[in-house]
Amino acid sequence: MLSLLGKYDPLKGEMAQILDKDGRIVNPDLEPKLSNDDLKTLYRFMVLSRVADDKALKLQRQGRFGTYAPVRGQEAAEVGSAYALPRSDWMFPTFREMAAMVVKGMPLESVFLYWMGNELGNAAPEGVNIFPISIPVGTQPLHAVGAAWAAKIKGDDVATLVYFGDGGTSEGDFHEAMNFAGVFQAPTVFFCQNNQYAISIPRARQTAAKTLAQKAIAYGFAGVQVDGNDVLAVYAITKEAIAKAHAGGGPTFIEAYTYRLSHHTTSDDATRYRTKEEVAFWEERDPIKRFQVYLQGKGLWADDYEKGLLDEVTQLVDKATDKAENWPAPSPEDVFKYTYAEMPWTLKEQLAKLLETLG
Ligand SMILES: Cc1ncc(C[n+]2csc(CCOP(=O)(O)OP(=O)(O)O)c2C)c(N)n1
Repeated sequence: MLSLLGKYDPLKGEMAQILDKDGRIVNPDLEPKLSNDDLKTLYRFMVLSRVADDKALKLQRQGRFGTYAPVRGQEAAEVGSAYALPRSDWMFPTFREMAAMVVKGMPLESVFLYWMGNELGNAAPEGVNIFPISIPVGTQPLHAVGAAWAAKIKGDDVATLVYFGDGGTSEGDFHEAMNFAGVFQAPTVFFCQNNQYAISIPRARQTAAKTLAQKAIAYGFAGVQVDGNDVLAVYAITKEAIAKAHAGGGPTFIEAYTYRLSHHTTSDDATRYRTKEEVAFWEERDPIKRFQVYLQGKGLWADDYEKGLLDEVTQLVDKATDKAENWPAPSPEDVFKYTYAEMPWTLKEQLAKLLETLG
């Protein structure tokens, strides 16, 4: 087993890849054994993410979303990793994980609701094991390690997968989480989406280390770099890291080497700090195009299939928009309700005052 995790040396900048940028298989031995249905499902989730992302940007520009952090370019990293996570395991997302969350079972309307400014969008349905989106950068690895360690102590067969960006690795919390996970062999997969930027700060300003994956070495566990635009490689590596966690093998750090093709959020203008040439270089490495070519080679993709798929996911995205926009308005009491099991008297007083003021 564990062939992939030890195979690539992060200190040498080696990176796991199965599909190259043109969709050719460069590592047939590593190709995961996925059924045709699984392959098409992976593709569908990636296309759904792209369509939902485009819609979200338009909705924000029309004033129907508060803000939004686009996934564009990172679909393979998100879909491949989330697809490898068993239902009973827990996911800890940041603000950029719309695609991963949907794969895990979060309804798209909930993610949209969240970006429309309604915190109830963070409430995952029963059985969908997703923590609320973390806006503070780098805090959620601690939660993921804590949950994994708790599960281990209780003897529950549960692993956790935590997402964060290259910028997140500069936060103290990240290092504390990595250290704790190594010492206590917590069943956690650290999944870093190295999309090359933390807003306008390029990756080179986050660390002098050659790779982010090599940081795991100092904490005593495996770190591996994977081509984050290759959904098959991401899936294969994550699956192995999760299996290792379940087998008592402790944590793994995965650095998915990818690129944010869009702005950091709708409040950002990426053209101010990136060149057209750089973006064009990465457009050629688009994770969706690459996988489409692979599927076509297997006889699983054709123009009419694409058209049908686009129609289906566009309808789904439109329905999610409708549902989110017609969600019952939150009541002012909701602001007070969810921090304490028992509302303390100070909050009760404030709530009474608010209700009195609102009449
Ligand atoms: C603790 C903290 N500091 C600063 C911010 C402001 N902020 C929001 S996103 C971001 C950059 C995050 O970059 P990265 O971790 O690489 O993730 P990406 O946004 O590229 O997915 C910053 C500095 C924040 N939300 N939280």
